Amino acid sequence: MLTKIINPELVTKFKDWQKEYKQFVIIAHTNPDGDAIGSSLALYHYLKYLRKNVCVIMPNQFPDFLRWLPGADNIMNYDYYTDVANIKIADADVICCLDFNKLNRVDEMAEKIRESKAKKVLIDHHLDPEQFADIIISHPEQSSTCELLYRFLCDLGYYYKMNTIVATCIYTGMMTDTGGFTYNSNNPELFFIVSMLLQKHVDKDLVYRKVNYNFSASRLFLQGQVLSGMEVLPDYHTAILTLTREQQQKYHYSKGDSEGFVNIPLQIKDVIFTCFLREDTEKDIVKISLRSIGEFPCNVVAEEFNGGGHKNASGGELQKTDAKMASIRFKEVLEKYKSLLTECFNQHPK
Ligand SMILES: [Mn+2]
Repeated sequence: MLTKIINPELVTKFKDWQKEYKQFVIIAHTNPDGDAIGSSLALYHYLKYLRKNVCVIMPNQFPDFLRWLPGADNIMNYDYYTDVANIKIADADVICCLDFNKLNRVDEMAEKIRESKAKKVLIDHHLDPEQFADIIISHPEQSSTCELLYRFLCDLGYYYKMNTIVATCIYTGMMTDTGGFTYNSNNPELFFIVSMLLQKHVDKDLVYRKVNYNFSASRLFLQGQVLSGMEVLPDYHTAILTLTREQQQKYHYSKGDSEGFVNIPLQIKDVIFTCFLREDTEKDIVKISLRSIGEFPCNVVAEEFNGGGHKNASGGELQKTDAKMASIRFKEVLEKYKSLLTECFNQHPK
């Protein structure tokens, strides 16, 4: 049995909205990932089943490896269809906000959401939710928004009617947000939910292949290039990857092609902290992604680069520089964390 974690009053309130309202809009964060798209589409199919008018709007384009998800063709890209999307947002009865904690995570859409008279519900698993919604279902202890949404849909009495399509969308988000159940995934209830989704005939092996075996050849060449330039700093238990504009051009870089590169050096024995520096193609900045294993707080380092995030995953940026200079700057900052890195490594060696 699943523990009831969602406040029943909020479930009842949403049930009332279901009865009363017809026009629903679903949104998720900029640069939507598997959890954002999976949860949005699962909720989309649920509301369709309730015969609602539903529109899913994303702030910008979502990655190609999620295009196979049922309903993905109906997602509206706010970047392209700004005017239509603004009308949908203004006319909505209910706006469902998924997988983000603060309205600035939806960029230009934020003001329109704020201005809209629609009722708003937030369903999310990030810390410190902004209090902009009428219903806030925020559970940072949950592995993914999809897991939380599964629980919510069950609380709404939907499990019996849930079909393979909805179960597949939910499973995809749970899988991607836990790196294929390799982190944030020690809660036994997570696997109870997976089991319940498999009973709905999710083909989890297929989902894995659709998501992970879907790269272009150029992405793999790019990956080879980036890895061959890897710098490992054994005394700091750290590895650094860089990607220049020139390399991006040479390998026909398209958005998302370097997704996940930052995690690769964590495969090295004794490395617990990785940094990926990518020269941005649009702005004169170098994007910094940081990942760690165990107690080392990436987000504290990210703050030194105008950024932030979670303990084990965060990011920032450096203005007016190139990858080479950014790497030098990063190593200067790293010096301050040498003893902490050693301490964290000694406490929890891999
Ligand atoms: Mn998520």
